[in-house]
Amino acid sequence: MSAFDYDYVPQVIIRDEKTGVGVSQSVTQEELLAVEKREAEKKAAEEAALSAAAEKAAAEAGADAHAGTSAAEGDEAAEDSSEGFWARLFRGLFKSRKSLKEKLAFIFSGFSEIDDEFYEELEEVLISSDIGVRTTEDILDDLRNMVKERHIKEPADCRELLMESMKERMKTTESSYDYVDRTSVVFVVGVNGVGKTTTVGKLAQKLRKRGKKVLICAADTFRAAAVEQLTEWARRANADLIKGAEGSDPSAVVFDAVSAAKARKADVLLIDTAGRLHNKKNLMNELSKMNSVIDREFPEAYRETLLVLDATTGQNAIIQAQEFSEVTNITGLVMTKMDGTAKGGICVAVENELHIPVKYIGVGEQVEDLARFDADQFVDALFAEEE
Ligand SMILES: Nc1nc2c(ncn2[C@@H]2O[C@H](COP(=O)(O)OP(=O)(O)O)[C@@H](O)[C@H]2O)c(=O)[nH]1
Ligand SMILES: [Mg+2]
Repeated sequence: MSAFDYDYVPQVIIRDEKTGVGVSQSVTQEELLAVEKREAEKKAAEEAALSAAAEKAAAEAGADAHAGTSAAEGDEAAEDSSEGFWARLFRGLFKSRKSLKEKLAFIFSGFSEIDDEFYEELEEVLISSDIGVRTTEDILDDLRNMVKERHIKEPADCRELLMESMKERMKTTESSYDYVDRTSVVFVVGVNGVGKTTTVGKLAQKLRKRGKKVLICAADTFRAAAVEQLTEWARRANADLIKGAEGSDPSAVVFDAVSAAKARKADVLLIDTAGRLHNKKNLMNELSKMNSVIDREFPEAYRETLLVLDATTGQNAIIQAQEFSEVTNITGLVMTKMDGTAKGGICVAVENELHIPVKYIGVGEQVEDLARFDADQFVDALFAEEE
């Protein structure tokens, strides 16, 4: 289907502050063509690089080098479990992995039996890896029970048990991504700079790839740059964008977006919000107001509220999550900037303490740098032995 079919012409609705009239304006075909050309060139270059790599690998393996046939298939599969993604996560977690691993190795080899001192050392190591005091206590309680029940005698055997306990704390349920296949409204919240707008952009493209009709709402009317940033993401995802004038009431923009989503039968409405208003109370009030608008105007929509947290802020993420939980029903967490942190343990802490599942993690600024969270892969990456 061409981008110029009615459904996919990007629309921008500009609300006139005085008259309150929303004027819809489509992005020009030239603009769209330019973006598409850029994307096509980028894709071609990536594919060429992929087939070159495949050819090289095939040649090295001594195989007949008629390569380049399978490379183009990478795109769809690349989505949630690409090797590149986990490689980047791996690199990001390298520091925490290394320090956690080294410290654990020291404990596991330094102790000949599982005694109080062993548990104390372990406690210190976990806390220093940003797993947090409370979660560390929970994990150690778990470990003590497992050691007793399974009659474990060797400290080294505790490594597997530790991993098991962490994985258990981070399981997403089967319904975690239900919003994708329903008529839904995804509200994206979080403080300034954590990666909300980027996450909305990445999600929009993921959903479009699955054939969903996406509508994006720029409810961060506080900064003009935020709308520009989102417009670029919307273009890339061929999604419509609803925005208001700078400084206008975010709830009014949400109202417009909900009307547009219903009228255009959008599958998913993604709402990007501001991370800072004049003060915190103001921000929280604004969020409640926007929530009420959606509740009232679109009660039939499936609701998802994602709180975006910057993994590099450590324990501060927990405080942010507590504050947002007080005003809105957070249904999932997005941990961003996992590529730049030595504090991978924060994912375990935040989920364990708030009982809200981590649903996505981000490892970079590109669209492919967001993936559904996988507890098994994550904990394995955290504990992985170096090759
Ligand atoms: N390295 C890295 N940078 C990210 C990630 N997610 C977002 N960013 C960057 O963080 C900065 C703030 O992101 P933005 O989406 O504008 O944050 P917002 O204020 O919450 O909307 C931008 O420079 C993004 O490119 C991530 O997963 N990894
Ligand atoms: Mg933003």
